Amino acid sequence: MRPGALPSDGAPDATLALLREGYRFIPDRCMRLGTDAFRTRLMGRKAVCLTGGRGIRLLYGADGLTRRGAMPPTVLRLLQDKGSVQQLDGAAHRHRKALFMAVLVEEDAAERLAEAFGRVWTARLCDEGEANVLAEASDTLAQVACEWAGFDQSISGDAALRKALVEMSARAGSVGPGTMAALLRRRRVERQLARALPGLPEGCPARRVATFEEDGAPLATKTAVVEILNLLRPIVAVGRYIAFLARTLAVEPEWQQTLSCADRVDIEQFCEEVRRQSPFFPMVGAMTTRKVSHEGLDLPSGQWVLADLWGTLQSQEAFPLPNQFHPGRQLSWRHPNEDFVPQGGGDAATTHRCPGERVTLALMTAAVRILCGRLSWDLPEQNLDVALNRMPAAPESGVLLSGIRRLD
Ligand code: HEM
Ligand code: MYR
Repeated sequence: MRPGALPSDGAPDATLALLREGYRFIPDRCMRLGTDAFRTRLMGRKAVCLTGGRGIRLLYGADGLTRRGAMPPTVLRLLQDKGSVQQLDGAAHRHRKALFMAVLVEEDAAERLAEAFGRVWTARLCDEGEANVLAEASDTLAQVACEWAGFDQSISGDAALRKALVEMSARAGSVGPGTMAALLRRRRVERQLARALPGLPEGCPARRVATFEEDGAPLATKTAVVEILNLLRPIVAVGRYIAFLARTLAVEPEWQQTLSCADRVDIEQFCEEVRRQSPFFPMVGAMTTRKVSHEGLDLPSGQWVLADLWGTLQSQEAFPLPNQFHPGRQLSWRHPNEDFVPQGGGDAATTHRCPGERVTLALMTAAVRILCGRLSWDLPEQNLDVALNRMPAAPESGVLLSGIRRLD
């Protein structure tokens, strides 16, 4: 079926609807039209939107697609950026991706980051006695990520730089003056990191990136900085999942007791269900680079396609009673699966699936251990609603804790 034969959402241009509806944009239209694929027009361009396995298999399995030209320019600049691994295809992508897999998956990054985060965040929460989980987990992660990558106090201790790292993902899904300010702050951070590259210690992750060779030469400084930011920024973004898990502990407090004596496997099951339910990365885009036939779809060259991540995570068929928080679903980043796609699908080494899931789970597990075993806390009056029209979403209050005390 050619795109023209797909059901259409009927809108002359649906950009405003996307901004208004956020995470619900693709799944609600699919539900209304009784389909897993429809055509629409966004930012003046024709787009095919898909929810569920067919779309995930297309973006994380089919040949003839690229991520280049598939994201609005501000989203691209604030997140992966030009020249990044996400913009590469084929052999060049695999070569660069091997660097991320080595630094993030094969080595002890997850353990080191989780240990440092657990230590620094516990001390900070105890010192302050009260906290906004989203703000303070993110700021702590920014400090810990910079130190892990190999930067000294002049970078990790710079509060404005840490704030800029938080804003890169926080501002990526909106348009307006806040987004422009975040872009300017990002440029400043790029210059700071470029100046710090020559002084990096041997063997640290940032230096591994800076000395990584392609075609016999190290990456250009600009590209190295882009990829170092692709390590730092998303580690900081894990603060949002930590806010979501704190929200679950707040609205279903029985989990605090259950998890206080749970093992790693049970804590991970809890965290995986938090990742399934949390609205985070809404959808992923790609462009076809030639004609692509995929499971009944005949896409012309140059077709923009968007695959729904969040709606796919809420599918009734794949996840019975999807609105219920139920950690017994046996979900795991360790087993690639076309339905459980909070950070993309397919095989991380060979597709664009996120290489940061091991690190994400380790940091979330450290946060559970702190909030359920090491500290006791109270919940002041607050609004824990999650608005689905803001991308990325978060609990409205950020999750406020008060009366924080050490238990041991
Ligand atoms: C790719 C989400 C954490 C580094 C992706 C993709 C998604 C995603 C959906 C796929 C993009 C695509 O298919 O084009 C997330 C979310 C995170 C997170 C929601 C939670 C905070 C991390 C962490 C790291 C990381 C902790 C590294 C420290 C990357 C990189 C890519 C990527 C480098 C590009 C991979 C490629 O193109 O091959 N992420 N991620 N992410 N992520 Fe993550
Ligand atoms: C990261 O890479 O920093 C982690 C995840 C950040 C998620 C931010 C989501 C922003 C919304 C993107 C809209 C995409 C439209 C094609």
